[in-house]
Amino acid sequence: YPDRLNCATELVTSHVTAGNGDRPCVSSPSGERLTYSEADALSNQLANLLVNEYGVVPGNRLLLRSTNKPWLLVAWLAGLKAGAVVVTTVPLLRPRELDTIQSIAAATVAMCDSALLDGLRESSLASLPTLEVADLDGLRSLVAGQPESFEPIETAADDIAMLAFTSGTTGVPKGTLHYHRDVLAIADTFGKYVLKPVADDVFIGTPPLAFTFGLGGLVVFPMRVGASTVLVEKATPPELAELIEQHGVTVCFTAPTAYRAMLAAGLAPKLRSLRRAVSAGEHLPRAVWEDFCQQTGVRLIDGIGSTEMLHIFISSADDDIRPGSTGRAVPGFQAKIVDAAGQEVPRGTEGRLAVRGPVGCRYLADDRQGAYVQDGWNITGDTFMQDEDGYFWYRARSDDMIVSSGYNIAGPEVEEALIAHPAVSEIAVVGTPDDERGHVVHAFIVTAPGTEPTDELQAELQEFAKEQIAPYKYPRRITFIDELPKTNTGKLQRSRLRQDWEA
Ligand code: 3SK
Repeated sequence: YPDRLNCATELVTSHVTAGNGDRPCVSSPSGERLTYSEADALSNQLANLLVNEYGVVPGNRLLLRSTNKPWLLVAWLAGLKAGAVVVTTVPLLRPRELDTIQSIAAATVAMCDSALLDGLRESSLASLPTLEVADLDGLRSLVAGQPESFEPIETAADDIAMLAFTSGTTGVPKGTLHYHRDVLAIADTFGKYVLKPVADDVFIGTPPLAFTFGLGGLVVFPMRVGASTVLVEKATPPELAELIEQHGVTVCFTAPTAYRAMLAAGLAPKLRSLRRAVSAGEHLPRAVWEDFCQQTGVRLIDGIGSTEMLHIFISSADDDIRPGSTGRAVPGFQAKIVDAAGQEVPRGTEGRLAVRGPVGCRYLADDRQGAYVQDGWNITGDTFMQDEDGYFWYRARSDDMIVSSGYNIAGPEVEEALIAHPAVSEIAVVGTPDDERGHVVHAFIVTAPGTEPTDELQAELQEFAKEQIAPYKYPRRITFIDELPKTNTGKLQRSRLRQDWEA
């Protein structure tokens, strides 16, 4: 990339300059829509407002707070054009969590959706100058009279563009810094070599833009190629399937549970327009991959990424997919499996995943940097095995490995076996303490609608597990629960199940 680079200019203005300004850029189910020219002009007006009326200067942090809506996308572009560091927050955050974020982010200006304003006012963000916006019309009124042209700040390629927060699955938030060039690098690696979108594609998905999985999948990848994106505030799996049909969506980004739920509800016929479907954020069970392929003809693209690495670094598409494997290192990245001392282990051996590439972890003022980046390699906290052909096979988050009577058991492998049982709607498997075995394999199960959680069902599930996987891995304990604990980006919080059980 050139030394001077503004990722927002590359994502929106470049298409206008290339004569494609009339092409659709973003829309919403409520009928809002913007072309690339309109998104460019509106973000210019907002950048002018932020600079001229709110005194935003390069490096200031602009905090954004909204569900996925077109105005949020425009605000994200405007902040970047103005040279601000954009901090997009997950809508579900409570005031106390916003306090923690603000103690790290030190935002100087906020933009907040009207529906989320009360929560913001109960947090330490209350003292910030805040622009309240409900929709595109509201944004247009705010910027009325501002010029439609704006000379973007000449940011350097490695100026900080965004601060993304991860609470991981353990709940202590960390702010990760990403440069302007990083934003383009995810599109020029996973986007270009695995996803391969085209300008006629229509994207949709469920992750919030505050989760970098959503930002990449619903903003950066479509806009890098001049495609369009449908931003949806919240969609249950049946609503998502309906929207895919209505909008002729060709590319979908969501979690494995949503793909599974759409199939279980018999909604595959509504997915006919799909050309690509990306699954990440959680391990994709092989049974779901096969079912999806059989019912829709689409080969799901599995991937693993992290907020620290901004997006996906291991994945495969099309004929390169080995069902059940996460895929190979995305072109531009290197990945290997290491032992606890950081030494590479032979192929076929389980160990910690280490990865490096054009993006990498930069925590803002956090001691955990030294644990994540070792010798220039990012240690992601996942246990994988790499086979002779270079494919990576997921085992577990490193802290989700269960050691029971001396056996190493990967919780997700047990989950994968049991999810194939029709009585299981959702499942999380962890190790809980046991006097005899140290830990035992413990499955927390949400049963399928209409299924009674009985002792007989428990015994049936244990037998079922023994038929699918080595019997020493079967769940000796099963607890039926109403709901699994999840982070506000939808990831399972296995650590909370362990803590609650031990408490
Ligand atoms: O795999 C994930 O959880 C992830 C996190 C951030 C960005 C992208 C992805 C896929």
